[in-house]
Amino acid sequence: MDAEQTRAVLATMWRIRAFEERVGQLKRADEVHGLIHLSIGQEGVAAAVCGQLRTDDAVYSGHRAHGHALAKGAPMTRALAELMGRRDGLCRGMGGSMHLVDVEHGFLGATGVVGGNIPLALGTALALHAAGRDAVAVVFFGDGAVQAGLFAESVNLAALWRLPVLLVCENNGFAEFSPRSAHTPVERVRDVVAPYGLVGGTVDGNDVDAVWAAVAGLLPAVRAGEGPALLECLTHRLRGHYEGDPDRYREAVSSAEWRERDPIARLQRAATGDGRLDPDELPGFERTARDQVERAVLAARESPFPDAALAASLAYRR
Ligand SMILES: Cc1ncc(C[n+]2csc(CCOP(=O)(O)OP(=O)(O)O)c2C)c(N)n1
Ligand SMILES: [Mg+2]
Repeated sequence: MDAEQTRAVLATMWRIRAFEERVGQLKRADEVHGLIHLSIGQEGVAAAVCGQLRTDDAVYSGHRAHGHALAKGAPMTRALAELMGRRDGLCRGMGGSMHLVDVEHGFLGATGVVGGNIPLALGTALALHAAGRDAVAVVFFGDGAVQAGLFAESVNLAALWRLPVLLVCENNGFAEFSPRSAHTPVERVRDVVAPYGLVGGTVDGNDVDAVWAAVAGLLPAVRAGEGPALLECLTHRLRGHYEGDPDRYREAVSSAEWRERDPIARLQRAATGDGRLDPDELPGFERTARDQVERAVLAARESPFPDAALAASLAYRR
């Protein structure tokens, strides 16, 4: 990444970090509703991937979706208003954390159905391909989704039809409370897809320069219609599976070790070390992001709750 790209990616990561830390507080204060999964520790993947996409590229996410939505351009106030169940939310306050959608910015949606986003991304990729467009579909999913049957079906069809889809696996080593070893003997997702001949591979997902370089290497071919790619990003979620998870099934990361792994701290160290960024500019990224979050909180609180009649009008009727 050059200096400008680094600034943009760092700003995105800080926006996600500040947003999600505040969302955690708001959840504990009962201002944010529903099950909340934070991606703190994994922000580098969302920022480095979405930072190279166009608005007309489609992004799908799963249950841990805030970072992907923000990185793809969803306005923070509307994302927060959605989590707070307010009328100005991305889905009029009726979707919540696991159902964020922002069509205008190419964020075609989050889903709570683990792996369910992969065939949806395939459908979009097929539509883009049929229309002769050079936009791509990108789908973020976890290592747990790889064990869903539809992952295999999707990889097979994507490879067979050479669809313009970038599969991004955020491999954090856990599916809910189960370590990888409890649900599959195959350690690396790239080995699961090896027979299909997808391009791509495994990178350290907390090394944002590495994620950026890998995506930059893969995206042109996917865009040119040369077929799908899979990028496996090894990462770590710092928070529990969901907000409120007592998180007793794994070793706690010491704060010293966390500073080593933290994708934000790592990028800041790398970029000041090689002269891309001046150390003096670093505090501004965090300050700007936290100010933006506070403005979003105030704006979302001003937004009314949706009219109950709206829910009734949208309900499925035979
Ligand atoms: C089809 C389906 N099966 C099970 C669940 C319950 N569930 C929610 S999150 C999760 C684990 C997902 O793990 P992973 O894909 O690795 O994502 P991560 O939480 O690590 O980001 C499971 C099994 C679900 N939501 N949907
Ligand atoms: Mg996982």
